[in-house]
Amino acid sequence: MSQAQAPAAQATTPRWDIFCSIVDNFGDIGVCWRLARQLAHEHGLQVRLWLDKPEVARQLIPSLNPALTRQIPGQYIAQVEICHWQLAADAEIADAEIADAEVADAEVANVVIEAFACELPAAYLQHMQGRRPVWINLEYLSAESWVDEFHAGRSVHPSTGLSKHFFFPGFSHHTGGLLRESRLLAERMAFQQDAQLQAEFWQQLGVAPSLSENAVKVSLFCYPHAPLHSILQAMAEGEQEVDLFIPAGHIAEQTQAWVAQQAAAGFTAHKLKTHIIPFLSQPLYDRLLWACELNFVRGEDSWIRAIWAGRPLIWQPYFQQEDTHLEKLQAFLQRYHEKSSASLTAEIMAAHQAWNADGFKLMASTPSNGKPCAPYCRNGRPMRRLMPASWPSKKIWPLSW
Ligand code: TRH
Repeated sequence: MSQAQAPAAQATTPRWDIFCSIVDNFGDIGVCWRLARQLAHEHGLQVRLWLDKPEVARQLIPSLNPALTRQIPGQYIAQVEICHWQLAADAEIADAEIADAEVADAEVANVVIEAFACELPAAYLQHMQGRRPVWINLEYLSAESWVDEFHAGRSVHPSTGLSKHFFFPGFSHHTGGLLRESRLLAERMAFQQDAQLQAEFWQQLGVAPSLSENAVKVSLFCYPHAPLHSILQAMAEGEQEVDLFIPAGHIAEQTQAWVAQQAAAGFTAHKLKTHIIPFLSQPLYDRLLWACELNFVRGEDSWIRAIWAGRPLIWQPYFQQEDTHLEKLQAFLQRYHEKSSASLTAEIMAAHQAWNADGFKLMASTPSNGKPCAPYCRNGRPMRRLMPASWPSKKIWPLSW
C-alpha cells in the first residue's frame, strides 16, 4: 500500500480523531503520533491525527508533507490520516475562522481525543453536538498520587452540554497507565541480546569505527538550561571512558562549541568522546536508548521510552512554574525506587538533583528587558502550558469551565 493511500476500512470500523497542538518541543506530537499509530495498528481503528505545525511534526514524521493543506482527506502515513488544523485561540493566525470551517467539513469521529487541553476547533465542537462522540482530554503524565483521584473524571461543557472525560496516564492501577507497543519489550530484549544487531545500529548511525570497547555508552537529550558544561567536564575528567551520543539540535551545538573550546585550550586527552548524531526517528531513538548504558532524557515521551529501555536513566522534567516539576521529579523517583536500597535511592536522587538544580536557578532569572526567558514564553506572553487559564494549580480540578 502506498503511503498516500487510505487503508481499507470497514464502514463499521470506529473512527478516532486526535487533535494535537504543537506548543513547543516534540512531546505533544511525539505522544500523539505514537498513540495514533498504536490505535491504528494494534486496535484496527480508523485514526485521523489533526496537527497544527507540519514543519515541526516532520522531525518525527519525516515523510510528512510540510505543505500539508487543510484538506480532507489528509496524508496517509503508517495507516494514520494526518490533517492540518490551526488553533483558533492563537492570535497570530488571522484565518483561524477559515481553518475552523474546513475542519467542520469532516465527519465527526466516534471518539475525539483533545490532546493536552488544546481546545477543539469551535466548528468541530458544534458538529459534535449532533453526533455526541466520546470526548477525551488526554492529560500530561505525572507520578504524583493526586492523579489517581482525577483520572476518568468528567466535566460538562457549558454551551454544548457534552461531557469531556479526563484521561491521566500514570504509574498506578488507578490511572490510565503508559503507552507501550505490544511487541516493544520482546523487540528490545532481542536487540539487547544480539551484538550483531547493535553493531549494525552503530554502523547505521555512522559512528561504529570510532567506538571504544571499554567505553560506557551514554545518550543525552535535555533542555538548554541543563548544566551541560558540568556534565561534559565531569565525564572528560573521570576515569571511565565515555562515548556520548547527542542527537542534532541545540544541545549538540553547545557540545560542539565546548569541544572546540577544549581543543583550543589544548585539553584533548580526556576520557570523553562526543558523537553528534542525526535527530532520529522514534523507532531508531528507541534503539539508541536500548543500546546505551545510561540515558539522559527529558519531558514526557523520551522519559517513558527510557524506562522501557530497561537501562539507568537521568530525567529532566519540563520546567513548570512554582517548582511543580520538582514535585513531579520527587514523586517519580520515590515510585521508581520503591524497591531499591536506601543508598542506591540516595545516590540516584542526588544525581537528579544535581542535573536539575542549575537549570532551576537559571530559569528563575529574568533578562534585563523584564520579559520571561525564552523558550517558556511566546509573543511576550507566558505560554498556556505553564499557566493554563482553567487550571491555576495542579490541585484545582477543572470541573467547571
Ligand atoms: O520535546 P520534549 O521536551 O517535549 C515536552 C514534554 O512532552 C513536555 O511534557 C511538554 O509539556 C512539552 O514538550 C511541550 O520531550 P519529550 O516528551 O521527550 O518528546 C521528545 C520526542 O522526540 C519523543 O517522542 C522522542 C522523540 N525523539 C526522537 O524521535 N528522536 C530523537 O533523536 C530524539 C532526541 C527524540
